[in-house]
Amino acid sequence: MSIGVAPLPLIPYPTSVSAAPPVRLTEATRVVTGEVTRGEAFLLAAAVAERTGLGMELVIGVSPEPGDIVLALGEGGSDEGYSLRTGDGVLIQAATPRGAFWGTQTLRQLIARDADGWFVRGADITDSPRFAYRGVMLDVARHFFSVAEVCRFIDGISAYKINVLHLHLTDDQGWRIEIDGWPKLTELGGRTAALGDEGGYYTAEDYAEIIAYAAARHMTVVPEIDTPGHTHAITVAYPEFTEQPVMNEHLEADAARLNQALPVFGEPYLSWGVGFSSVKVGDPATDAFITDVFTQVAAMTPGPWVHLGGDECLGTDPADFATFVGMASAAIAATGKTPVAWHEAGRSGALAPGTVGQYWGFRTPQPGVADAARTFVEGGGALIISPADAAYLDMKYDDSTELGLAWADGPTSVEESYAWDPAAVVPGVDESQILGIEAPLWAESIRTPADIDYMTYPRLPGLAEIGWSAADGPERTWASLRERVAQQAPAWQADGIGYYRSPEIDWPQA
Ligand code: TNX
Repeated sequence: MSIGVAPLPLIPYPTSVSAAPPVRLTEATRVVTGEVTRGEAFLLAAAVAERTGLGMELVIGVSPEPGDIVLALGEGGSDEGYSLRTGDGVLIQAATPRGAFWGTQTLRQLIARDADGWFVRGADITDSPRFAYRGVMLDVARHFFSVAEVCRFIDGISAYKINVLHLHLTDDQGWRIEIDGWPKLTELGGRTAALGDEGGYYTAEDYAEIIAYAAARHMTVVPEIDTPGHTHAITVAYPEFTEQPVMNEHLEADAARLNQALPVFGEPYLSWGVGFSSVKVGDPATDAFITDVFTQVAAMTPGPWVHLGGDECLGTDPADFATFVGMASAAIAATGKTPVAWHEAGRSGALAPGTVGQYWGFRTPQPGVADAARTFVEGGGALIISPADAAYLDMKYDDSTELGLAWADGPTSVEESYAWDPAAVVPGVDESQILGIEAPLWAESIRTPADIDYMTYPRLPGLAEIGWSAADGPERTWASLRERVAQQAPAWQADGIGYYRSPEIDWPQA
């Protein structure tokens, strides 16, 4: 990259990019592919047609002609890698449909318009990801989002090659997934949401629909049933499985500051406090219930991971906490899935071997936090890195942001959210022990799809780049990201994504 030449508006920036001629898009432009990548080609043709208004005919199994956009599978290359070359049309090649799909997402970012109409910017690209796990978490427990709203969110994040959607399905304020034999979980526990907003839940069919929509975009769903704390919604439905709430200083201070109510056993909890609820530990009926829930959730989930939560269990005695996460992780492992837990569970020393830890400490770990995280690696598992002071999409951007929270050394500017490297966060853990990264969007204050957009964009693209692009890539600088983020605005506008026009970025005229 020579000084002064603007980078292509690609996020995440590819492994290698060189110049090639641009390609004009016209009514004659076709998308041509084979049977195996029909789905990927269909999504591409539909997206380009929607953006440009051109017809974008899809043809399967014919010889390409000059000017066509071609998706081809070939030998060699990594699972998610692809190449893209413009010239006499556009050729995307990959070893797998998944790689081809990421190639189509790159192509979409190359579409631009000039006085003569739509075209694809010229580029000769080879690309593959740094990490296999590039996740976003959506908290549908504090506020519920419908299947259609979640699918729209999947579309938006998938543009940045995010391949995992972690759904935080249960918390104190609501239970969002139907479980056979336990109807009150959704009937009573699912009725409410934070701030007294309307609740909701996914039937098994709804959940399957989200999974299928994600799968068509090569995205894996990771369900989280947060336990043994964050379980007040169980209290509302089946109080026999839970303990009385245990107050803590933070909870009481937050309730006073925000003028919100404290938890009451058996009554819905609509406030933002954490750390007061706990299921009963060592109680056979409760263990059977929890095991049934995890077994059913695992059976509904084709992906390899099931998340058991384990965060902020201030209301659970440490010995009980260890007993519980040992039991829950074993129940998940018995289904053939890999358990995932927030990093605190590492301290228990009781997790099933191979359990994956999700680190949510700061970029510079607070005392003891790195040790808890390292225990997952020592137990044969791996880590997902989600530094709360950089990767949390619910942190305010600056002091004037109305939505969101600030507890994680916030506010978190767009620049700050991009200033970290996953391999440099937990000392003593090397790159091969890191599954990848995740950007969680907690939803205490996030009530609508517009709120989701506002907190997700423009920080997500930079976070996605941290998960995909090499740490030492030539465009891995704030100066470059800033320019490339600005160039996402037309596509966001076209897709109706209400991004935050951060003053850190020189946006094009709206
Ligand atoms: C901490 S991070 C939580 C959540 C909150 C979030 C708000 C983590 C594992 N737990 O319960 O929603 O902070 O930012």
